[in-house]
Amino acid sequence: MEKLFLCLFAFVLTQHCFMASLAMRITNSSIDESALLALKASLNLNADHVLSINWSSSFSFCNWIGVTCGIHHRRVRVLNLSDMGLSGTITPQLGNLSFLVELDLRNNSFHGQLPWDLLRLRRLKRVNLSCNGFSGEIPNGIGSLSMLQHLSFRYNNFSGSIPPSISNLSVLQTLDWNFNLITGSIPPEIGQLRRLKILRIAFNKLSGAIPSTISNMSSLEILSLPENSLSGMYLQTKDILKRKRK
Ligand SMILES: *[C@@H]1O[C@H](CO)[C@@H](O)[C@H](O)[C@H]1NC(C)=O
Ligand SMILES: *[C@@H]1O[C@H](CO)[C@@H](O)[C@H](O)[C@H]1NC(C)=O
Ligand SMILES: *[C@@H]1O[C@H](CO)[C@@H](O)[C@H](O)[C@H]1NC(C)=O
Ligand SMILES: *[C@@H]1O[C@H](CO)[C@@H](O)[C@H](O)[C@H]1NC(C)=O
Ligand SMILES: *[C@@H]1O[C@H](CO)[C@@H](O)[C@H](O)[C@H]1NC(C)=O
Ligand SMILES: *[C@@H]1O[C@H](CO)[C@@H](O)[C@H](O)[C@H]1NC(C)=O
Ligand SMILES: *[C@@H]1O[C@H](CO)[C@@H](O)[C@H](O)[C@H]1NC(C)=O
Ligand SMILES: *[C@@H]1O[C@H](CO)[C@@H](O)[C@H](O)[C@H]1NC(C)=O
Ligand SMILES: CC(=O)N[C@H]1CO[C@H](CO)[C@@H](O)[C@@H]1O
Repeated sequence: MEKLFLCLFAFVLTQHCFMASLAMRITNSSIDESALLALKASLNLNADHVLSINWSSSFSFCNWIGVTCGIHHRRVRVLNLSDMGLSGTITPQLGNLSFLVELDLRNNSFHGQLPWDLLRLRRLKRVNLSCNGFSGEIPNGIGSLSMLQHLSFRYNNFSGSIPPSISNLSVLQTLDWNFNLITGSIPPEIGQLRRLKILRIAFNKLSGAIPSTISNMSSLEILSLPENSLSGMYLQTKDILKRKRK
């Protein structure tokens, strides 16, 4: 009798846990759906745009165009809205896509500042915002996105200086910030990016001396710095790269 009671108790408990975890999953994936719908609402979409039609609550958001969910959890893993002719701003709710690994918004007409809320996306590995009209300063908090491998935002209007916290991005391989309005000098901390292969910060408003720490970036294959007001060891840097290629 006691045994039966125990079994029953265990059964009820498991059921309870199952229901609780189910409820949690539903709650969390609805956070993702509302984040995507908030983004949709901020875009200036024509009624015949593919997103107007496809991003409909009648279907699971995991099947929406440009959205890929994880296999084991119904949370957004990839958001790829590249080449979709979108214009509008990025809504703060996007920072609620806590399982986001890849964000690709390249070649659209997004504008305005990126919300700080995006710094909550600690799983991000690949971000491409190239060819848009984004503006605003690069936040120092960027150093907290410590899983970033590729960060491209060429052809935008980002301003401010390169935050020293960039040195925290220890697995970064690509940093492509060509054609923006970035000012200040290149922080010596950049030399700590030992995995960085591509560093493009040409066509900005950088000044000061190129830090000698660049010679410590042992993985560097491409270094693009022209059209700034930099001084110093550019020729030497070229030599370093040449030596590495041999
Ligand atoms: C939305 O787009 C996806 C990907 O192209 C497609 O598989 C799906 O059928 C579309 N859904 C609707 C309702 O059009
Ligand atoms: C996004 O889609 C474009 C076009 O299909 C593709 O070239 C690009 O690699 C995709 N980006 C990511 C991060 O998968
Ligand atoms: C950019 O997106 C537009 C659609 O909005 C497309 O026609 C064009 O080919 C894209 N450009 C590139 C370089 O992919
Ligand atoms: C999503 O993010 C926004 C802004 O960061 C926040 O105000 C909101 O409470 C979050 N949660 C949900 C469920 O949308
Ligand atoms: C980001 O997008 C630009 C513009 O389409 C492209 O040239 C670049 O290779 C992309 N970067 C990465 C790391 O995918
Ligand atoms: C940057 O801003 C200038 C001046 O407002 C504008 O002419 C230019 O088109 C913008 N560039 C991008 C890539 O949005
Ligand atoms: C560096 O990354 C760690 C996590 O790896 C984080 O806790 C810390 O706040 C980051 N520091 C800066 C300056 O961003
Ligand atoms: C390169 O790194 C080594 C080891 O961390 C350090 O001792 C040296 O000062 C660095 N060189 C430059 C130019 O930063
Ligand atoms: C990762 C994540 O967002 N987890 C949340 C899922 O929802 C539950 C209940 O609302 C939260 O407690 C978790 O933090």
